Amino acid sequence: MIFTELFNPYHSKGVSWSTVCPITRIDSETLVNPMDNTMKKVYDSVIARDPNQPEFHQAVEEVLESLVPVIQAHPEYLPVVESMVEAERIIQFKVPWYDDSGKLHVNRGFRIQMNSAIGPYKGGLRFHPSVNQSILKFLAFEQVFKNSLTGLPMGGGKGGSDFDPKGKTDSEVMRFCQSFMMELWRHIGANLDVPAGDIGVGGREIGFLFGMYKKLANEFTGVLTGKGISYGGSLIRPEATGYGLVYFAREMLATKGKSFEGASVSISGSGNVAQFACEKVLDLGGKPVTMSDSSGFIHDPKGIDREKLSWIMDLKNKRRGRISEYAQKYPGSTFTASEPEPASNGLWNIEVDVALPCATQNEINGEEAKMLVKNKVMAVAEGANMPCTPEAVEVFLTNRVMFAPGKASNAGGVATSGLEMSQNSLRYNWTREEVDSKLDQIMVDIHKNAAETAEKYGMPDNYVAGANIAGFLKVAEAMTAQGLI
Ligand code: NDP
Ligand code: 2IT
Repeated sequence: MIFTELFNPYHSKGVSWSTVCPITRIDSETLVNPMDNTMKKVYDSVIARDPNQPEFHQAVEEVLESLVPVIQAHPEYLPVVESMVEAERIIQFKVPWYDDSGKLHVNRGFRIQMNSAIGPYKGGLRFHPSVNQSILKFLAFEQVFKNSLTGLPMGGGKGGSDFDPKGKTDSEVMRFCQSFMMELWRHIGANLDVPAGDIGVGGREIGFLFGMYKKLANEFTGVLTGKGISYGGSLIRPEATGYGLVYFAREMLATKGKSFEGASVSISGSGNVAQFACEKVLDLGGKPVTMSDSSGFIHDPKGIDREKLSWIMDLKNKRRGRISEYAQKYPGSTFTASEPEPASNGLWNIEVDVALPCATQNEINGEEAKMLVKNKVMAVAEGANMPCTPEAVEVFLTNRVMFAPGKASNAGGVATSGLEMSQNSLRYNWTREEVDSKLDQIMVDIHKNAAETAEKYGMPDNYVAGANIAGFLKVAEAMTAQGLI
């Protein structure tokens, strides 16, 4: 079977792709699911409207490629696709704040309210100097499909600021968060739009944001998730993205009779997602050997055990230090700076069974993906949003590496945010065990849904297509029922 037949929804019925889809360009050298003319028009209009948004284009392109067979089977859904690529509302505002020396700084704040067909807008806030509309629109777009896959009633949104929390004091971060919320509060609400954390926004920031919202709105509601346990947060929410990622990867490995037991695992990032992915890998008998931050990565061939992980958590969450300190603390481990870093010297050239990119977008390129393949990686599961470039994804698919796209494999975070919203509405708290078992079940269900949908559309084992199509169908049905307004 040629690779492109994997994308043929009718392959199992013995009908060749060229018969089903004669107008589609097929590149038999690659596994890129090609767009047909209809989807190409949608894609071209997205580029024409916002030519300077490469991250958004990248996220849209992948989804449109996946949806080709769906629109061929259901042409009535084409207007849905045309509508979904446009945000329902984009809010941009000024965030002035004073540092500890009394100097004024002016940042930009954003909230992208992408799609509310199946529930209130839901998605994180990112504070990072790179934040702009393109990055937030890609994240908000991904979030629509991800939230749909969770099975919970949540639409998609994302927001944030180009503010850099690194090197700022607690009081500076507090003043920034208060100024940010001074504008954002009028656009959000427990039944309207419920933000949460993402890069640079953790428990500390959510606390400051919630305090200011409560003051301005004069009400105590579940308007943010990721809150502290003492004021309406859910147990397991901090752990949820990392744990959920490993639950998903466990399911994926099990389809091939594999498991984490004894598996070596490379993890990138050392923030929220990376830390709890590392913890769950240890729970399942695996051996994490790397972690990173924006300054470089550490490699510990003996493995990052629980004691070392707890040291990393203290370093990152309390002392807010750099991962390079790990190599000084633990002899036998090495630190490699990220600049200048030839890929062959990089994190993804380390031989492992499973790779879990958990830092940021586009951190594994095609060349690095080839290194992982050369080193016989079994599975790659995205903890971050879009950490693998399209070229990297293609390398994994063509080489039969099990690959989990972020919108499926990192959905545990937002799913548990959904559980936090439910608990807030109920004015009730579930136990750790209750939330963890609901999270586990949601990840099992997402895996099953993505795998079965991929199979149904003739692309077995292609979780990218399965997740995109399954996430799309629920939203498409809801948008159509509501009159596409
Ligand atoms: P954190 O801020 O807690 O950690 C981010 C980690 O990634 C840090 O180690 C950071 O290093 C590193 N990093 C960030 N930007 C870059 C960069 N440009 N280059 C190299 N390293 C970088 O964020 P999270 O762990 O919450 O988020 C990580 C990823 O997971 C993101 O893609 C996010 O969108 C995604 N995600 C998060 C969810 C959540 O619930 N938090 C849910 C689902 C997905 P440094 O400290 O040096 O900047
Ligand atoms: O990308 C994501 O899914 C998140 N940052 C979590 C969003 C949320 O609302 O919990």
